[in-house]
Amino acid sequence: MLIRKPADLRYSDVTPKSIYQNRRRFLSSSLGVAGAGIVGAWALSPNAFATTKIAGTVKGPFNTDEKLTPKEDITTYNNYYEFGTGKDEPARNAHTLRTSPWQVQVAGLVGKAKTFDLDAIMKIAPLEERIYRHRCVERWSIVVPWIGFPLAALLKQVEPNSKAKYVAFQTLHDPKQMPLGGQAGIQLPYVEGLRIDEAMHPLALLAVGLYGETLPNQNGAPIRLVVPWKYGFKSIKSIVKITLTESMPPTTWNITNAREYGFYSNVNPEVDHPRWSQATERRLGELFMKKTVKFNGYGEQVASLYTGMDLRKNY
Ligand SMILES: Nc1nc2c(c(=O)[nH]1)N[C@H]1C(S)=C(S)[C@@H](COP(=O)(O)O)O[C@H]1N2
Ligand SMILES: [Mo]
Repeated sequence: MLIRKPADLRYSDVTPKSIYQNRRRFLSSSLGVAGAGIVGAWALSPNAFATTKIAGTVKGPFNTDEKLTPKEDITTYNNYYEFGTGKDEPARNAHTLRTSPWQVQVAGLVGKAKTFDLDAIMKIAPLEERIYRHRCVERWSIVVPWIGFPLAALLKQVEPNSKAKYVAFQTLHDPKQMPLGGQAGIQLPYVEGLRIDEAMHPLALLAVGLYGETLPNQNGAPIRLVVPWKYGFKSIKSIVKITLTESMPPTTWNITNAREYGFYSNVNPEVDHPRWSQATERRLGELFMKKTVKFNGYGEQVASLYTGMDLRKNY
């Protein structure tokens, strides 16, 4: 597959943010498509930097000391099919997503169903910075300094009952805000799920920011899941609904192609995708492929969740 390397010289690196934003606005309005073609894809990203600082985060556990992927790469090379299937499209198109006001409804097999607005979400637990690897099923990977809190902290507030075996997640779906969604080739809203013990695992994160600021829309603002030991498609963006269920919930890529994408989808170099090997991956910005590690390197933390399961199978 094609990996695009963003241009080396960046206006944002050498220019104060406010000037950069005004200049970008000027460029995109006065030069239009032709101008944007000259200056690079960033000029077409009206929302890529419309974020605000998050102060007072604490250092979280499980941080990798691997080199961070540059912010510009993390925010311009995306999968967010509701805003287009090209890697550069979400950064150009996701400005139409309205992230405020925002509510996350948490319901199902719980003692205390609850709807959280964003202010309430930000207060569920202390916000932590967590530097995680992210490995897409398409074989690219990144290292991201997320800001967020354990999914378990939110789940505990709603008190799942003893029948709750799975957690289902749903992305916002509004064709007005996501006009390209109809061409994505997947059924919307985007849905995902975890087994409840996976959801309660301390590695499972609800992210509200990256690189010290709120999430850019293209990365799943205002709140998205991060499950670093699974292929990236499990990390569902812009969540509006979380439901505790008794049976395994449907998941978007499994609905789309059950032969190629299972429910568990743990990163596993020994189980090839039907159309490509999963033994190696390309870290964005690096030239050479590197070996993929089982559970994306988080086996010490999560392997015990799967004892007795045949991991050679594409669950
Ligand atoms: N709603 C929604 N969530 C989504 C996707 C999507 O298309 N729609 N793509 C998934 C895939 S395949 C990956 S690899 C990650 C990409 O996250 P990033 O763009 O922040 O790197 O988001 C996941 N979450
Ligand atoms: Mo992905």
